[in-house]
Amino acid sequence: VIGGQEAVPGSWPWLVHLQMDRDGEKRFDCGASIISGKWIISAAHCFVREDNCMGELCHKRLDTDASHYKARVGQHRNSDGAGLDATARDYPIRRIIIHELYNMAKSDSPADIALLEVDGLISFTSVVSPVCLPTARSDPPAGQSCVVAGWGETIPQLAKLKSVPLSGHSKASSTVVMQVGVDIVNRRTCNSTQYYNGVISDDMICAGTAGKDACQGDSGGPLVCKDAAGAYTLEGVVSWGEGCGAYQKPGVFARVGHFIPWIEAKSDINSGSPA
Ligand code: 4AZ
Repeated sequence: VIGGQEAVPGSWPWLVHLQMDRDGEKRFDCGASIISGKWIISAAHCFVREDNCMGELCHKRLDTDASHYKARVGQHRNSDGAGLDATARDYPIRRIIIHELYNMAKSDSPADIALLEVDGLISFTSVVSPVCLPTARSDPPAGQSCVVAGWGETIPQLAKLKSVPLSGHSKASSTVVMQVGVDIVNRRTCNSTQYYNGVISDDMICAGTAGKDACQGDSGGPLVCKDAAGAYTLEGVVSWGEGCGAYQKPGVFARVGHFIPWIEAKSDINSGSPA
């Protein structure tokens, strides 16, 4: 998170720290969000593994072997280094569902979204609880104030300048959960030549301004906005962006409202919204 502040511990109770076991090396590299006792939502690109690298060129593959991942809930400190918080608990993953339209060859791929089925049921506590899902196909209005939270990079210069989502390789991340208020950027503005020049598809949302953004290591984590009733709703999943906090290059998020029918079809969740 760029331009943010430390969160009050437990204030984003759906926030998950995803552990990936990469060739025996356990690392917490991505965020995710609890949407029910059984289901967690994250970014598809969090499950891309790069190996057999020759210089800059790596072989990419999706690793959806559930035994290579764990979901840590109720955690505030960065799990890498700090270990398990007293309020935290790890859950094994039973199944990973990557969206069929996700294309790992593209750093700005559509459908950068994944569902994780937890093995067992997540126990909810004062610091562990699910986030609301938006109404099917809804879009948060441009200009609405929202929040991104995560353990990602806090210094934009250290992040890759290219729009390459490199989950699994971010070394410099925050030692605690950080949060930043970001504004939703109008879709047309975000697709203008000065911004992303037409690459923002209907299943993406842009949010953030110069100096306020998600960054490497926040991937898969939540973009939440308060709905009319004052409840936080998961409107976005941290996906990609050109750099972090750069002028006219806001963060790009998978638009959760677009994926409600997919989420309902793949899980047993009924978001309660009229289909
Ligand atoms: C990444 O590398 C990444 N500024 C995530 C979010 C953003 C940029 C990069 C948004 O996963």
